[in-house]
Amino acid sequence: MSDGGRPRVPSEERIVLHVDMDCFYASCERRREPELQNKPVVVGMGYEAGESHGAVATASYEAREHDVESAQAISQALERLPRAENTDDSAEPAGHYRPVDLAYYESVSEEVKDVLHEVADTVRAVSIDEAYLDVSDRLGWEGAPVFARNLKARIHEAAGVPASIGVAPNMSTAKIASDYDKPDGLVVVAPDEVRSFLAPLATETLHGVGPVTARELRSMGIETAGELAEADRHRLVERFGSRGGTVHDHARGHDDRVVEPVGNPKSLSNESAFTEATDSFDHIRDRLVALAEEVTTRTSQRSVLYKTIGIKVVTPPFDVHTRSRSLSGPVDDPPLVERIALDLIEEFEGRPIRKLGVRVSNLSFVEADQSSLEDWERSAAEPNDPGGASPQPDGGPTTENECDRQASVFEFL
Ligand code: TTP
Ligand code: MG
Repeated sequence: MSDGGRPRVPSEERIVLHVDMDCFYASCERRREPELQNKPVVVGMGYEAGESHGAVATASYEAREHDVESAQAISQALERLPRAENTDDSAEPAGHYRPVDLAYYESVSEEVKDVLHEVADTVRAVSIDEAYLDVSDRLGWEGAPVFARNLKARIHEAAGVPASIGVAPNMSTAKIASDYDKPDGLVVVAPDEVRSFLAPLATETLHGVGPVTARELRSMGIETAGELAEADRHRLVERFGSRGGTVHDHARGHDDRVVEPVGNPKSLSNESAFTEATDSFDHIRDRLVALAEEVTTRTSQRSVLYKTIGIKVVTPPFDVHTRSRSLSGPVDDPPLVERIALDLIEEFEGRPIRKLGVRVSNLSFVEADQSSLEDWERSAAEPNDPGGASPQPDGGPTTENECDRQASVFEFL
């Protein structure tokens, strides 16, 4: 099949992952308020603490057990699940209501996307908490379950929030699979299982079938994806136009959409958490050097140059500090990354640290024709520009130090 003449990879040869974070906004609130773990949490849009206006953006799975759900009025949610602060009786179920803090959720989302870009070259983020990955070039079907399990663990370790993952030979089935066993789900649908996996599901589960189409399908005697798959294609096209053909394809497990990456990452990074917060500076420096090495291995493999080198330091309970230094020209210079990272960590000596990260940003994805600071200095000081500006990693006039407390400086296109 083709799209505008572009060749498609046959779907049975593709391995597509759909990653969808569990009750995302509520999980973000739990990350910074760990005492909310396992408790009913409701995040409200247009909601203010102690008030009852606004609507539910999301509810944790514990709150969903009390029929609190997205888009419901907060006033209605409060009837089903009273505010925890107002109930003295701890035996009564009660909800912890929090207002939406989008900037914070976006910063967590960026941390998740960092991990996705670490493990796959083809990543398409489709919302704040959802992305498709194509990993066909990295593994075969036999390796897919372990890969997905490791990815879930890695997301949890690096970003502190839980994800559900679906793996399938195409996007529409992968999305259904990620939703199939939420929360903390992992469902792998191998190519020869797609038809039997989809068959018992309600038609509304399929991409492209909304409540109205589902109702019409029901009036035609079609309730499940299996029945839709068996239905006469001409009849569907007659009734729904070209969409009828598309949903017929999806029901049969055919979806030739390709996971198109939205752009190159804005940064490359690696992070690692200590089992327990530590103030052993030797330990911290060793970990930082290992992280720098891992990041520069990737930049060298992908021929990426960077202008900014940074670290991220998380101190208890979950305070994120970022420090970075910008050079005046792009380089790929592993020893320099290590040196700057070690320099930037100095100010944290003596403080307990629970998590560390190294990041390079301001990336250029051109074939590198200079790969070290020395080469850059040579090229910058050409004969017609003998005093040409050169990067000043140690703090010269062209060096910019950024001290930014927000993790949201780590952005992707
Ligand atoms: P979803 O992925 O649809 O929901 P979710 O992550 O909260 O829960 P699930 O475990 O079922 O995936 O949406 C992601 C975030 O988008 C959600 O946390 C809050 C926000 N959102 C709204 O603000 N309003 C809405 O109506 C919905 C559905 C989501
Ligand atoms: Mg979600």
